[in-house]
Amino acid sequence: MALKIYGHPFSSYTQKALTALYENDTPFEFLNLSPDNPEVYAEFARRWPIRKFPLLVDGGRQVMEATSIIEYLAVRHPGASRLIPADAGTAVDVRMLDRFFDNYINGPQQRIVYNQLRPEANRDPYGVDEARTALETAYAWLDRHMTDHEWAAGGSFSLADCAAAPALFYADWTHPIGKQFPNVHAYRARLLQRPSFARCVEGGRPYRHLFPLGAPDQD
Ligand SMILES: N[C@@H](CCC(=O)N[C@@H](CS)C(=O)NCC(=O)O)C(=O)O
Repeated sequence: MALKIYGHPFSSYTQKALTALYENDTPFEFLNLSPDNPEVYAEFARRWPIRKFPLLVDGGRQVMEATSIIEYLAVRHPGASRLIPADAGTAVDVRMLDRFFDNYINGPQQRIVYNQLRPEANRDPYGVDEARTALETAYAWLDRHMTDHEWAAGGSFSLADCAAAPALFYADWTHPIGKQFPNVHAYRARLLQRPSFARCVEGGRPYRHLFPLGAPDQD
């Protein structure tokens, strides 16, 4: 039975999981949570009332959270690209960087985007300022970290890079990465050239009109 992924092609966390699937050419069925498919959304919401995607279904097993999906794929559907390093100590670094990209890049960038989707009267400029400051701090840390890294951790493309790719892709749209962070720019460019993530960018391209801050004319 084929693996099923519920998600949306424009969603950063869906792209994180898709990058892992594409890395290993893992076959799967994509269930698009677009408003055109209300029955797909209803089944997704029944399966996972928290309603955050992606969600993986493998026969009788379901896995929530993009990181856990990638961990599950590494255990149950491994491929040539080892996204979780075999060495336990190196895997700690990979998981630590995965947390960095989710919590300190994608977290604040999502706060800014979701704020923009609110009715104007309910927006939170103070929260947006905090998120922008948090992104500046995270960019500065990452720029130093990437001075001697090609990939985020462990020496090869990993779970952490699956997290980094969509996080930095959208973060630069939401709160542009300054020229003072050349290592972050170079890393983002490497991620965009990685075939697995480039495929995600193409998959999301038809939906750019959905970006509430206005998708910039780049990438
Ligand atoms: N912690 C979750 C976050 C997933 C997430 O935020 N997904 C967004 C799309 S990128 C979502 O489900 N948004 C729909 C909503 O919040 O209603 C994960 O790592 O998978």
